[in-house]
This record gives sequence, structure tokens and C-alpha cells, in this order.
Amino acid sequence: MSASPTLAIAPTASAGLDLARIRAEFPILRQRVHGKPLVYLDNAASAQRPKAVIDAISECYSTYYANIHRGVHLLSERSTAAYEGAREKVRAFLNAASVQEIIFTRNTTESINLVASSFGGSTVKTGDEIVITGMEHHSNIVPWQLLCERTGARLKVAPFTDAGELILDEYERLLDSGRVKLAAFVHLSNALGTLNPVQRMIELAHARGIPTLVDGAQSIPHVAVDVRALDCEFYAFSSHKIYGPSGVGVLYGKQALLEAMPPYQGGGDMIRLVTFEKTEYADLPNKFEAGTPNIAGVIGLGAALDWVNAIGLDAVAAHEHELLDYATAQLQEIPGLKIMGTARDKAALAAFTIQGIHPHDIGTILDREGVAIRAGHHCAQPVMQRYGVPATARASFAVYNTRDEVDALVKALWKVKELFE
Ligand code: C6P
Repeated sequence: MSASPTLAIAPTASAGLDLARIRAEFPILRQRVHGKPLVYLDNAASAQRPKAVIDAISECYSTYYANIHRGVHLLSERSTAAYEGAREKVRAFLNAASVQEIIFTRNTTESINLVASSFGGSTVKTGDEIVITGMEHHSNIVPWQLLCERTGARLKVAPFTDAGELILDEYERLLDSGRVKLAAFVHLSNALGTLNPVQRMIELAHARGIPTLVDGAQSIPHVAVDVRALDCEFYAFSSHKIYGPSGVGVLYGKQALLEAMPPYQGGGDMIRLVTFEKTEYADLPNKFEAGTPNIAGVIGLGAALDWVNAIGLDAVAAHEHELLDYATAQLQEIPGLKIMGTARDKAALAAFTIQGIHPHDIGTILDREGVAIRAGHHCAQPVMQRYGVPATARASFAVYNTRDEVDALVKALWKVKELFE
């Protein structure tokens, strides 16, 4: 496939990646917005999909779609094979021990709510504690608050430095109360870009017999994840952040824990036998997948993982790192611009404020220049409160972004400055 003639952002090679070829696989990138070539830098909110993913979904609906695990007819068998094939792809991507440890949900949010409701609901009692960090997305705060309200447990929050780095000693101190039932923390912060030392955080929790949940919503497209090496109890992510369709999420859970946990929702496909007196539940993973799932979406996620594997996550990460360094250096040249989140270990996004200019104004003016970023609290209001700002502007990178697009971002920001002077 050739690049569209409207593609005015000249792609270059980076980290051994052929960016022209990669960009050509994303039909949506070939457009102009407000008369300017689209520069899509809102990937942390949701990435775009390559043709391989769009085609996999289209092929499913065009040729073999039917409900899964139910029919004896050919289409149902094909759909079931494709759906379960995608589960195996997720297992391999995470290096989980078994497909029984891979639960399909709607998104990261639902994966965390599943654990809060099922694991939390069955193990957490009055006086117990859940430890999180101060840099969590609302999805890794509110489910635990709901659990605490229901059970009388308490939420404990590990603080972070001005640079956006977790204060590991404080985290460790919180684990020492003898009452902690779970430590749940973000792998890559969507508001700061901080990559947390999750391996160490898991070890510290395990040293005290505390299970862990990692919110992998942002890390999944940028960092190779090996759940067996990490040894976390749960890992949650969303398909739409890794070039897959929206409406699909994944919960990885250690088999023994998932087996001991009660179902999250009841309904079709999660049962072995139903009578009015008693219901026997299905084995994993079906026990946690009540009702008809997003069949084509899951198959699309499988195609997205194939696509990422073909490029190689290491090359993706190297390229994005280069872009982040390049962007950071240029952003720092803009007077009054302050980057929020300057951790030593950082990935894929730059959040910032410009003195005297509201982030929403920045976002709106950038949009007129064709540059799509996110402005707001990024569903991480406690992070905004920590820095005393209502919102930030955030540029976030994906494999298809180029240095020329960073230049377009920076040029548009200089224009914002001019307009407000
Ligand atoms: N962050 C962002 O623009 P869902 O919506 O369930 O797919 O993902 C929730 C979520 C959980 N944890 C982290 C760290 C996240 O970044 C997100 C989603 C998007 O930053 C949308 S708010």
C-alpha cells in the first residue's frame, strides 16, 4: 500500500523502523484536519488501528461471524476458534502460563473492577488496607474506594516526588502495617509518563505476603510485559491502547487466585449447570466471561498483537524513546512551558503547562494547526491536585509518529505563545 498524497508529514527511518511503511498501514493518518495534515499525538487516550486490525474485524463480520461456545454449526465453530485463538495470542504476548489465566473484559477499568469486586469482595474485611500510589488513574482509585465503602477497609496512598517518581520507602512503609490485602499500582502513569519500578514493587509486596495488581493500560504498547517474570497476581490492560479495537480489555490473573475467586457477573457462558436450587460455574476463563462477549473486538485485538509482534516491541520502544527525548529538548526551549513529570524512567508522553495559558486553549489552538493532543485532568485528578494545576496539555506518542510531527507540535506551540503575547 502506498502513502496518501495528502501525507505532508515526511516520515523518516528511526530505530530501524520503516516509518513510511508503518504510517501507510494506518488509513486514518492520511487526512487533513482544518486544512492541515493530521498530527495525531493523543495516543495515550487511544491509539489508531492499522489496516490489518480493521481487515480482521471486517473479515470476521463479512465471512464467519456467529456467537461462540454455543452453536454446532460451522460459523460458530470458526468464530469460537478465532476468539480462543486470540486468547492464546494474549497469553503468549504476556508470557502467561495458561490461557485459563486470560480473561476478556470491556477495558482496563472493568478488569480492575472485576478484581475489586470478586477478589476484594471475598477477602477484604473491616480494618484491612489497600495500597495504591498517588499517581493512579481514577480507574485504579474508585473501584478500591467502592470496596472500602462496602467493607470498612481503608485506602492507603504512596506519595511521589516533584519529579513524579514514587517514593519507594514510603510505599514500603505502607506495606508494613500487617493489614494490607492488596497493592495495586500503575505501570506507566498516563499523567506523568513515569515508568514505575513494578518489579521491585511486586517483590516488596510479596516479601510481606501481599498480592499485587498492575494497571498496564499505558505500558502495554510501550514496554514488553512478562507476567511470569514480574510475578504479579493481576495485570490489566485495554485493547484500544495497543492498536486494537475499543470495547475489549484483558485481565491476567494467576490461576490459583482466579479459581478461588467468586464470579464477577452471572449469566450465560459462565456456568456448567443451572438449576433453581444451585448453579455450578464453568471452569476458567469462562467463569469470568458472562454473556456474549465482543467477539470481533477480541479477534481484532489478536490481529493487533500479531501486528505489534511483527514490528517488535523493542524497536517500538526505542523509536518512541527517541521521539520523547527529541520532544522534551524542544519543549524546554519554549518560555513559560513546564513539563509535569520528569522522572528518570519515563516513556511515550510529555505533559506540560504554559504559564498564563489554559491547557484547553493550548489544545484548541493546536487542533486548528492539525495537531491532536489531550488537554484536561486525564482522569488523574489527584495528580493535578498534587501539582496545584487544574489540567495539563499532553502529547503522547505511538510507533507511527515522526520527528517531523514533533516539529509540527513545537511550531504550533510557538504559535500559541505568539497569540497570547
Ligand atoms: N487513560 C488517557 O487519556 P480504559 O478507559 O478502561 O480503557 O482505561 C482506563 C485507564 C486506566 N489506567 C490508566 C493508567 C489509563 O491511562 C487509563 C486510560 C486514558 O489517559 C483515558 S482517560
